[in-house]
Amino acid sequence: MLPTLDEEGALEEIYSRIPLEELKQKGYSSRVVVVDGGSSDNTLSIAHELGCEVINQWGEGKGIGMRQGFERFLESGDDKLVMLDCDGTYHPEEITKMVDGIPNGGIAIGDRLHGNLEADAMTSTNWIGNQLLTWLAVALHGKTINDLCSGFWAFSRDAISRLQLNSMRFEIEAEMYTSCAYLDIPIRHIPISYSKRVGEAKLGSIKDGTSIARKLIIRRIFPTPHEEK
Ligand SMILES: Nc1nc2c(ncn2[C@@H]2O[C@H](COP(=O)(O)OP(=O)(O)OP(=O)(O)O)[C@@H](O)[C@H]2O)c(=O)[nH]1
Ligand SMILES: [Mg+2]
Repeated sequence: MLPTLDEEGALEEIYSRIPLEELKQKGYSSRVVVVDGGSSDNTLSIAHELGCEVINQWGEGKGIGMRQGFERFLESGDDKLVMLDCDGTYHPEEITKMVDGIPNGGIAIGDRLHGNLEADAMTSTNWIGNQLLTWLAVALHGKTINDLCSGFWAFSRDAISRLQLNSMRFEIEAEMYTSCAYLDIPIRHIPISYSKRVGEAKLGSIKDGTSIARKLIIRRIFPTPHEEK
């Protein structure tokens, strides 16, 4: 599952690097689903040309899009789902390693900080913000996580069916973590590579960092959303 908002510069290359053949050899039949948040560039036509399934999400925000992608996944009979940001920062070649790392009934989370974080890949503001938010997450919720804001996750079906989420934007990863902590969903950290983004960031470091912190605090008080999913 590739969440997109104006990612025409990255989508084609990402698609071409997805190890479909390697996954096939491991016995998986895979499909690529683009969840689009209303791109106004050529993202959608590229997705259709490549033969991806496209979900045109209603509403704005990565969180809303991912939750719709999860709903669609649960309606399908699929066993596993891999989500990676579609901005050229994550390495699709590592999908196989992520799938192999999914714990039973749990989730594998790509860990950029103990992996190969390229020198120019993350701004110092985002690095500090991620460290602070990861520390806050563990301080409030107790479950170990190495890289809270990672955009590369691999899920078992069971984990997706249990997650309880209502995030709209970039606080979705933090809420997936708190849901794992509350429901005792197993997490495994997989070291991954992280490169500089292609195209423009949609995340505002201060605004979105604040809403991630707010989400972590709210979920300490109210562990589940009022309205599920
Ligand atoms: N479906 C969907 N995807 C979105 C939306 N907003 C952003 N995205 C995608 O979510 C992914 C993460 O967005 P980024 O802007 O890279 O945010 P980030 O990775 O947290 O921040 P950077 O480190 O600055 O790149 C990218 O693939 C975006 O295209 C949205 O409203 N809907
Ligand atoms: Mg990004």
